Amino acid sequence: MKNPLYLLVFCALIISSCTGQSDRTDESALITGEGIHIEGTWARPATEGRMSATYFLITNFEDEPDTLIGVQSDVAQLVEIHESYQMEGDMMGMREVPQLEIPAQSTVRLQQGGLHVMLIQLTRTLSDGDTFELTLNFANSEDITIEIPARL
Ligand SMILES: [Cu+2]
Repeated sequence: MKNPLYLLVFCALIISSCTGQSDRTDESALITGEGIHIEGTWARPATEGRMSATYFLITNFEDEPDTLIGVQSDVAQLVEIHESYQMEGDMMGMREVPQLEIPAQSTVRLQQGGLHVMLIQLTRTLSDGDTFELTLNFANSEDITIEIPARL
């Protein structure tokens, strides 16, 4: 895990392994309201010590932009906001995004092959049906803690 190249290749493998799968984030769960709402959460099952990623929609109902400035969970040693990008050729890579702006009256989608929260070195195995908590920190809004199901 200390070798950045290993991490990059592993990330690329995770992304390429799901190419062609449909996006499973459920947008129909969106509701109108105020503040920040998180919907359609799910994470990929994985065994302890390995990596996983989690996906959801962040909607900002306010008239001002907000910024996701941190993510925390005890389910992994390291929890990072990542984005996927095209490397040379057909390879996809991913890299950390220090923070993520959520424009006013907008939804930002975290999804396979795009933005995601990377769970590096899981502290326990996530099987289909297991859940864990993730806390999101925003620049202008209160912290939000969500329960995320792992599912295939
Ligand atoms: Cu990643």
